[in-house]
Amino acid sequence: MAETLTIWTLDWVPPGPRGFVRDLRLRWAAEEAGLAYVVRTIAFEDRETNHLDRQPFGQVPFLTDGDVALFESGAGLLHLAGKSETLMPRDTAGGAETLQWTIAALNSIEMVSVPWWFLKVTGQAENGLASWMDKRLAQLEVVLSKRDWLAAGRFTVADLIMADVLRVSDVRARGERPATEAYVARVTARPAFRKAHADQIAHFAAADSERSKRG
Ligand SMILES: N[C@@H](CCC(=O)N[C@@H](CS)C(=O)NCC(=O)O)C(=O)O
Repeated sequence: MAETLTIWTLDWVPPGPRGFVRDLRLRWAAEEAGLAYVVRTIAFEDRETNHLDRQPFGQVPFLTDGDVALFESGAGLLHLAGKSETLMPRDTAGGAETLQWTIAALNSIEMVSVPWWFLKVTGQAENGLASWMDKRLAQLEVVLSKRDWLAAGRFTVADLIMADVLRVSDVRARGERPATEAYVARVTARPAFRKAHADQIAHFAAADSERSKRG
């Protein structure tokens, strides 16, 4: 019998990050691909040290799939994309373009958006990363004003990760970028995103009930 695909996340988080914890990326990809999976957890309380053997930075998510164990949400997405043409076209050009935009989401957009956002929420509204952030978002707006999907003329894992990076409220609120806004709305309207999002919210809500029973 095939080993179960398992997505690992935290057993609980405070309300703020709910709907944005990155296990959602893997849930969403598995839903898009029609892959069966289970979600298992590690404890929030000592998260920085309780799973360093499986995620050396003490973060989530990580993924197990039979003998394969992977951390980094991007690596997990590419692993799932290897199982599904829905996520990654099988032709050489389409696959290469999808890989390129997946890396661009992580290494050209999220690379600046996360530190920018962190400085913002820690009190520096106009921080030193603002102009870099604005430049990248403006460049992406040009791309998205010319096409509906990033790669291969259709939805791929590149859109999943790019939309997940861009849907952060503070990023969406940064400037007028109508093509990007329409793109985020279009990609996150997909039933697989809706289900993954609702499941994550329900997962942490159930954890609230458990915690309140424990007192
Ligand atoms: N580059 C990592 C980032 C993972 C990450 O930031 N995880 C957050 C949750 S979304 C986390 O575990 N935060 C808890 C912490 O850093 O202590 C990935 O994409 O997997």
